[in-house]
Amino acid sequence: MNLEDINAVAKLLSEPQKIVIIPHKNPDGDAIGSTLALWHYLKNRGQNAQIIVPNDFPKFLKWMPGQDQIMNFEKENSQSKALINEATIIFTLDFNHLGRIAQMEPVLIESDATFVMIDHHQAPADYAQYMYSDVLMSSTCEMVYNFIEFLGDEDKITPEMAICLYTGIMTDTGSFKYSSTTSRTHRVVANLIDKGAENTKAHNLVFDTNTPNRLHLLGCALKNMVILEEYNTAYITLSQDELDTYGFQKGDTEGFVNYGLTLHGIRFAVIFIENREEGIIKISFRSEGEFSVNEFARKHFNGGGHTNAAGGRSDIPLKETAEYFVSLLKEYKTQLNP
Ligand SMILES: [Mn+2]
Repeated sequence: MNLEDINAVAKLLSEPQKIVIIPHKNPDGDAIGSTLALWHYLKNRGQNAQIIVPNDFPKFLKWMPGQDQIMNFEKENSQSKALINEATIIFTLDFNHLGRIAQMEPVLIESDATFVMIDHHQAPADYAQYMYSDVLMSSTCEMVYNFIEFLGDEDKITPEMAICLYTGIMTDTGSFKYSSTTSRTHRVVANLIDKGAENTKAHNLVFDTNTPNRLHLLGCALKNMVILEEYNTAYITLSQDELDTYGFQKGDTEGFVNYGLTLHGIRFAVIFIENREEGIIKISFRSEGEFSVNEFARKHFNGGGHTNAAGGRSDIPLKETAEYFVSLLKEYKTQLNP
């Protein structure tokens, strides 16, 4: 964020505002962690602020301080709309084009509020007056830490804010192992622990909350895994019937895609998950090294994200989607065999 924008935002925040903070649809740890930390910060400054999520978030995040104050646009629709209409500032966190908030998009387009974007995805749209967009950042949580520091308030980070930011950095970096994790990320994390983030607690509450059903579903996913050695690729399919068999709950398939990359030599891992209700196949892509799943998802599966982690979708049935995917790999053979 340039100095001019920081000063402009600082000036706005020096006056009382009506603030709405919005993460992307299907919010993850970084989305919830960053919005909650910013919310605590703004509330502590005496601002009127409300987080509105486009839809519900997974149970393994429902312990974070302040999460019970989050409003759900799907469930509390008229109240959410009223708050957005009255808002003078809208912060959008961990996404960069309004399509990522689905049914909230038309309400935001109507708004006269000043938009502030804080995000680390590629190719930002230009809906925000103030943009803090940096694809080199590990997470939006690291950026919210920086944002608070830019405003000269690093010393105002409370233990509640610290554990929210810690959790988002932890989840978005795969527990500090992805290539976006820098020495600066570790310094931020160290500061957050000093400010009261209970790091072991965050790991336990996020990662050690499996249900027997989820582990059995993981077993099913791993059994379904197809390994294409020729392309250093592994993919998983999960049908709606399989999800039903194991009593699928939102968030249960989180992280399944990463198992492919734990195979020696595999550089590209994908999971295809059937969603009968929406009539689509949801896809997650992960890669190691240079191969850009962001470009792959954009080009072939209506998606996008980061170089090493992206999402997409398909409107054809599960089996056909997987076959189509395999047929695309020939084109990428040299890239996948460096
Ligand atoms: Mn993120």
